[in-house]
Amino acid sequence: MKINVIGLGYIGLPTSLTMANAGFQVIGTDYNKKIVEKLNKGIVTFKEDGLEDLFNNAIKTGNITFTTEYQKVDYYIISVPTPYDKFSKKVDATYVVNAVKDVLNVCEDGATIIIESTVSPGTIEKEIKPIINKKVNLVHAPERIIPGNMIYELKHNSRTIGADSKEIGEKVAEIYGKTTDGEVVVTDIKSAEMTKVVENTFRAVNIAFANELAKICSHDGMNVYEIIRICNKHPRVNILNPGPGVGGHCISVDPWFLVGDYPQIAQLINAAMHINDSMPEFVLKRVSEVLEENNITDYSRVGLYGLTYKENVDDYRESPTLQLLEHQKEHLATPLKVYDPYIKEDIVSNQYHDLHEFLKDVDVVIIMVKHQEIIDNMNLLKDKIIFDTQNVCQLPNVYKL
Ligand code: SAJ
Repeated sequence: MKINVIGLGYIGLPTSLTMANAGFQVIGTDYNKKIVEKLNKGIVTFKEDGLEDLFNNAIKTGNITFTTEYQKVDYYIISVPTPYDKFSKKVDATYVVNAVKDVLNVCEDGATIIIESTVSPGTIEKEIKPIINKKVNLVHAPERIIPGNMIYELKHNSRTIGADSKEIGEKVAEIYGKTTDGEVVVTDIKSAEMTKVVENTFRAVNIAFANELAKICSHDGMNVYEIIRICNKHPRVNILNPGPGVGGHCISVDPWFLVGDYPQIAQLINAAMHINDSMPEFVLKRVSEVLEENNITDYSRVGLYGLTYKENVDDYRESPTLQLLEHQKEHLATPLKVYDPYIKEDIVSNQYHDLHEFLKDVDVVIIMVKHQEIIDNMNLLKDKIIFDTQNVCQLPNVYKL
C-alpha cells in the first residue's frame, strides 16, 4: 500500500518517517524544493529529539522517497499549515484546500484523502467537500503530537479518525494502528474536527487560568508558584504553569477558530485567549518595575534569553519573545538584546549567537524560555539582575512574574 504525505513540516516529516518504519511505501511531497533537496541529501530539516534516528531508520528500510511532485497512490495524508485570519479569527483553510485540489489532479477514483491539519468543526463539509470532483474518501485524522516529545507521542498517542462511513474509518484506523500502540478511535468528521480544537482550547484556557493567578498574586505580593504548588496537592486540582505568554502554531491559534465561529457563545475561550496574549506586555511592565527598583534607566543592557515558543525546540512561530518585542517597539526606543541557542539565523535585531557574548553585553536577563542550556548554566547569571518568567532560577537575586 502506497501513501503520499503532503507537507513535510513539523508534522508531515515525522509522520511520513513513522509510516515508512511501519512498513508502508511512503512518498513525502513538499512544494518547497529546498526541504526536499535537504531530505534527499540525508539532512533532517528541524531539530527534534529522536528525529534523526527515526529518519535514518526510515531511509534504511528503503520505504521512503522525497519529491516535490504529487503521486498516484491509494492514500494521501495532508499535513499543511492552517493559520487563522487575524480579523475574523476563523480558520484559513487555503493551504488545505489547495493541497486537496492538487491531489485531485493526480489521484484516481477510490483514493482516500486523510487531512491531518487542524481545522475548525465543519470546515471539511463547507470548504473541502464542494471541490471534490472524483469518487474519493475524505477522512480527518487530526495530529496530536507535542513538539519536544513528538517521536514518543507518534508511537504512543491515541488517535482520532473521522470518516463519513464506518468502513473507511476502520480501514484508516488499521493503518494508524500499525504506527501507534495508543487506542485509535473512529468517529464522524465533524466530531474529529471538534475534538482537536477542543483539546488545544482546554490547554489554552488552563494556561490562561495560571496566567491570571500570576497577575493576581503579583498585584498583591503573593508567590504564585507557592500557591500552585500547594493547590496541586489537592486530589482534583492540577494547575498549569504561568509564563510569558503562549506561542506556537497550535495553542495560540486553534482556540480562536471557536471564537471566530461562535463569537456569541465562546466567551470564556475569548477571555482566556486575551489573557494569554496580554502576558508579554505584563512581563514588560514587571521588568520596568524591576529596573526602576534598581535605578536602571538604560534598556540597552537588558537581554531576553530565548526566542523560541517553548523550551528545547527551534520553532519560534508566534513566540512570546517575538510578541514582547512587537509590543516593546511601540513603547521603548531602545531595542532589547536577544539570544537563543536554537536560532542560528538572524531573525530580530540585536540578536546574539553566543551565550557568553550576550551575557557580556547585558546587566539584566529576562528568562523567557527554559532551554536546558540556561538551566545547566545558571551560575553564569549570578552577577546579573534576573527576571525569570519560567520559575527555573533559584539564585537569590531573581525576580519572578
Ligand atoms: N505553556 C505555558 N504554561 C504551561 C504549558 C505551556 O505557558 O503550563 C506555553 C508554552 O510555553 C508554549 C505554549 O504554551 O508557549 C504551548 O505549548 P505546549 O507545550 O502546551 O503545546 P504545543 O503548542 O507545543 O502543542 C500542542 C499540544 N496540545 C495539547 O497539549 C492539548 C499538542 O499535543 C498538539 O499536537 C499541538 O498543540 C498541535 O499541533 O496542535
